[in-house]
Amino acid sequence: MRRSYVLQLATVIFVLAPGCGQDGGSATGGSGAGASVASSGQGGAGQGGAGQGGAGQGGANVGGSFVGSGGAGQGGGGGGGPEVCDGIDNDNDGTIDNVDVGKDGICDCLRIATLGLPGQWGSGDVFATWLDARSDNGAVSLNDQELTKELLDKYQVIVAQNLSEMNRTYSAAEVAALSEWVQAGGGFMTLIGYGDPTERTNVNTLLGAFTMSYGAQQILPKGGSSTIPVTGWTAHPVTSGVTSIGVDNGYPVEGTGQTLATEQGHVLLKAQEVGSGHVLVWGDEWITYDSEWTGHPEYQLELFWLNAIKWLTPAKNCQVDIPSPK
Ligand SMILES: [Ca+2]
Ligand SMILES: [Ca+2]
Ligand SMILES: [Ca+2]
Repeated sequence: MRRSYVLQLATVIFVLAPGCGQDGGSATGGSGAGASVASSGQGGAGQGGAGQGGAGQGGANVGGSFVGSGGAGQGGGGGGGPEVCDGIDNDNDGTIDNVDVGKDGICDCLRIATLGLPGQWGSGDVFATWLDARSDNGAVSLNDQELTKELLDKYQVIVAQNLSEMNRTYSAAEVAALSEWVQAGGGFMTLIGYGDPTERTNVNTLLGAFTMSYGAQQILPKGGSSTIPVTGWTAHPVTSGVTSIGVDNGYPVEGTGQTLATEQGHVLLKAQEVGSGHVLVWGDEWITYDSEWTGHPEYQLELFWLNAIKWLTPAKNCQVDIPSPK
């Protein structure tokens, strides 16, 4: 039979390959993925393993059967299994790791991190309890760690909080690493409003990579006990269903990008697509406080976060449906 001949040939090639084979080595990864699909198409064994098992062995020039059988031999092979958080599209629906068991709108596999420190003006922190309850990993606090490709590549979404407490400024190499990470598909969001205008130094250094910044004028201080509602919204995936969200003592968003929210002539939100990635700049930090979630039924704050995180998450990765507002 032709298949077994190919298998034998493959085995020979595989046996001969180690040590010399540049063919097998270089083309391996791609053929592993293809093989996984082919093998499931033939109804071959269960799930998962093909991408890993087959890929390791460099069967590029012998096509799918070698890689598929390699996977099956490990007890895996093929696709069509339930989606799990492993960087593979296990259920072959075109999206990697799209798991949301609680149907809460936050991908359970989401890899999100924060820079800087959470704000202190309100109570509670969206990146603590709320996010923790909706994803397996929660949010990782990177605070003032050096931004390198190695560090950034662990995450899909990064949100900059208060960067004014750092005892250093970001280097050109760090700005370049962030820029390249966004270009490659990362989602970067910034917040502001934690302190006096000098707090803009570090965040504006990072935003400079995208020709965006915060202006120096503090805007929209709250009059009484309530934040000022932002009511001018432009249709966009991030603003879908959002008509009002509060701010207090923010800074205007300037530079490149589509303006998505304004109030009293001030720009509060800009969005920009950069390469395969996304940048979202919000002119305040009160959206991170629980008090804004619990005390303002007129704000669509949870929906805003769900929209924002989904838009920031790379396409074809960890994209899950946002539930309808209750
Ligand atoms: Ca999938
Ligand atoms: Ca997966
Ligand atoms: Ca979830």
